[in-house]
Amino acid sequence: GRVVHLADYRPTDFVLERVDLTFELDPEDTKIESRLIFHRREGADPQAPLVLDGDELTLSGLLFDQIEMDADRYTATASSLTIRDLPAAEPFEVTVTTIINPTANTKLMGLFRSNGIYCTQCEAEGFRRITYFPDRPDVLAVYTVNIIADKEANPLLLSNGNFLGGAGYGDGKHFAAWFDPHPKPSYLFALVAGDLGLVEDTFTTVSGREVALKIYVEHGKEPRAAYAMDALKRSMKWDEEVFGREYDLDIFMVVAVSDFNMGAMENKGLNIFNDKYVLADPETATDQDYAYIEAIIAHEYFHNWTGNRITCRDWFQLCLKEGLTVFRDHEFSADQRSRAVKRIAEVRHLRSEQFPEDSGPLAHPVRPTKYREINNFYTTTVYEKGSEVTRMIATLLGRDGFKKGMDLYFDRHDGDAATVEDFVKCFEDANSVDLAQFSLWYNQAGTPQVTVSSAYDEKASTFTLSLEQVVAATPGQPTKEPMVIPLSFSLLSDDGTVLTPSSVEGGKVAGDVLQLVERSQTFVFQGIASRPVLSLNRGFSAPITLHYPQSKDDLAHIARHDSDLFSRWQAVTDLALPALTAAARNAASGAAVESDDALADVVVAIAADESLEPAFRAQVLALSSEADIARELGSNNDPDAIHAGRQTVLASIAAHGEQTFKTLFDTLNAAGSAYSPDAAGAGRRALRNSALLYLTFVEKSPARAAEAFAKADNMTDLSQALSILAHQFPDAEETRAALASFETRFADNALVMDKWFQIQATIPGDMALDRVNALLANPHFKGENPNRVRSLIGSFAFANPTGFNRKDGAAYDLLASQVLDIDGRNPQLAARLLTAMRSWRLLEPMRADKARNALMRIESAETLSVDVRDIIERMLQ
Ligand code: HT7
Ligand code: ZN
Repeated sequence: GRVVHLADYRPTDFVLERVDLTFELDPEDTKIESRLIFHRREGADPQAPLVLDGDELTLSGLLFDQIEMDADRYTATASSLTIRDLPAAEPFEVTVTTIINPTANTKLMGLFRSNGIYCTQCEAEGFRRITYFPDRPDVLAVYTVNIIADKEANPLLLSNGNFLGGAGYGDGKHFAAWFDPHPKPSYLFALVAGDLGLVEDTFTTVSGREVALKIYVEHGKEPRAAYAMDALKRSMKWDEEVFGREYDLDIFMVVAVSDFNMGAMENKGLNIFNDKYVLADPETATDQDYAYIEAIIAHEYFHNWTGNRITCRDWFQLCLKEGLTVFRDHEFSADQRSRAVKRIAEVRHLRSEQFPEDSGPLAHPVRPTKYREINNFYTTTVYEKGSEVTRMIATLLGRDGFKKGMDLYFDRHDGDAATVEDFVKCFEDANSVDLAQFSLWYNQAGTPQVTVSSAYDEKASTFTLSLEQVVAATPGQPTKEPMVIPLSFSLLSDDGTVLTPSSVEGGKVAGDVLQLVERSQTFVFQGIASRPVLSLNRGFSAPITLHYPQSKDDLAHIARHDSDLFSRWQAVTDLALPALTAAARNAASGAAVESDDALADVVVAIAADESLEPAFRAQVLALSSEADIARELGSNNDPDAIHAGRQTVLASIAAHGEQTFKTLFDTLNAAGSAYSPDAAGAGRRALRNSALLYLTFVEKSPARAAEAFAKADNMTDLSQALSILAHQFPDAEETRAALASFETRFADNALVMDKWFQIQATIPGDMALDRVNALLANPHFKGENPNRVRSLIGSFAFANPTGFNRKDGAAYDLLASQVLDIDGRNPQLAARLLTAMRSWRLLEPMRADKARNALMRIESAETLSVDVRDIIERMLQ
């Protein structure tokens, strides 16, 4: 794979006017005839040939203006079709015929089969696996699609846009024609054919048009699509109300398939989903599953405007649609649920996934400038950090300023393939501001480290705040410029009221947001009558790491008084982290771990505080994860010590709050009341299950969790009880029995069996490897199903720090073998699993050495996909 550079972007020499596709579907021999009408772009080189992309294709026919093309006018390889001697100005027609084998397509890119269903995945470069085509996002065209297939096996024939008509043929075949009036890039093309069940509804848009909503799932699973349908209608309404965006076709379809490389795909009018993000009922889906379904249904729907109507000029601009659309789905979920709890979950996710990426060998800017394999850039940096950058624009410009910019963007660029510069310019023009320095957020990789010190001068009534920002070097970017960092702040008085300065010197402050724009900058707040406690980066206004040594008292004060619930959670986290890191250090050195009563007091008090929503209290009780603690400790850390230390802190909080946890567990016992997946119910279940976990630390017995498992009437409680049993009492008879009963009960439900694999893959300790090896040989394990692979191998590598980081390095070898094996059939999946080892250099030297050996074994393999080669080389650089 060659390297593609942003700086090399050029428009195409030919403009594509129309696309007419005819698919004759067959499991192994699908024939695609593609009629393309082009004309040479004005000003383009009159000699330039037309070069179409292909991937593993063979050409089986080529016509020029309906007549067979002379062999000396074209060259076809598996990866390109070059046609010469084309007209200088007049439009011409090229008809390309290819024959492909959907059944053999294990990469799940292009046209493939999942459980007997024909389906497509064309983003980013999958369309070229179907036919030779100018497969790049700045080529927009109107498509007509004809599908011909065996009628009995494929009663359903779907593609983008509106249904034109269909008919039966005498030979048992039938056909359907679809027309999508909206010009689109090839990555948004979709086709589905097969036999599926249907759930139908309608949505009336703000201007009174009725849209048919259809969700297709496997027969018998229709009742499990009800929540997705509800989420879809709420998404459509929300986008009208909040962003002023109305849907633009007469029909919107969602198809759920079981083999899918990612979560879902926003194909115009025909979204295709991993069924994990469509199917739910209380018996089989957890509260977390419901929340994901709501978020992903919304995300793909929102792409209709941010991605489809306005698409990306090239793949470097991926954050233009992904970062923005994640921001939109975050805001949607915040409006549907608890905003503060949603924000806490977002920040937890950003810190645990994006921060490590940003500080490791795979670090790249939100808008990269080069890539070898674009599939490897669907990253948490492009998605989640991209969303945070959008959020900062909203914070800097305020609600109205942000809306003005978005409205201008929709107006100015509807129908375009746009760039990040186009997007930023809309906010500049709509608000008469200069965002040049702010744009560094798109171009500079790395998480800014902001170090803060403060002083209060009682005589002068001034509060002085000194800030310094540093962005560490990242691959290809040795030095960095200072960024614009919007920091929401609050000055809290002794009694918790907010102190408002009479004036502020030293930099720009708008309302409760100050802007750090220099490398170091000092702000002086005047008219502060008493020593304030500063709450900084409230709501996580900037995606940075803050280093501000605050006293325990000050943190406890913020935890009690800040009006921003996120900041209260952050203060508790800042109180707990030193205790957790100290416990890890003590565990490593064999010293006794002292219990921190002050911390336990705060945590238990919050757990018991009925004025706070249960979901928030559960977030506080969850404490920092082992990965969070590892990050805080930096390099050279020992996962076993981190785990052991954290367990002792949990145990001491449990002992301290035993009565509180008993009360919570008993009073929140929801048995009897009907399950509802709403945020309030989910919060109560989360708090109750946290209480259950703490109680097992006190009781040191699996009995209570086993009873909870036996009595659970929904998957949230059932899977939580099973996790507690498996993770705290892996060898107990109760655990063995619960795992066996779960397996028997849900053997026929793939999505639930994924949980069974995941829970076992994340049991801490050295025995995890043997367990994972045994599970790989389990008849339920299906190596060709990405969800199953992620639930076993992905969970083990990403979410079992002690088990995966065994001292002898044997788990690294297992991952290496699995990556090599999976790479042979599904490179995208293999490359993603491999990123689990991206932070290998932070391990203590013995483990790091073993990790390097495993990685080098992958690197030296004879055949590697471009996907895996790209990741492995960057990781070892
Ligand atoms: N835009 C989509 C990203 C995507 C994808 C989805 C499924 C399989 C392969 C894929 N490659 C890229 C999903 C989204 O962000 O909405
Ligand atoms: Zn997306």
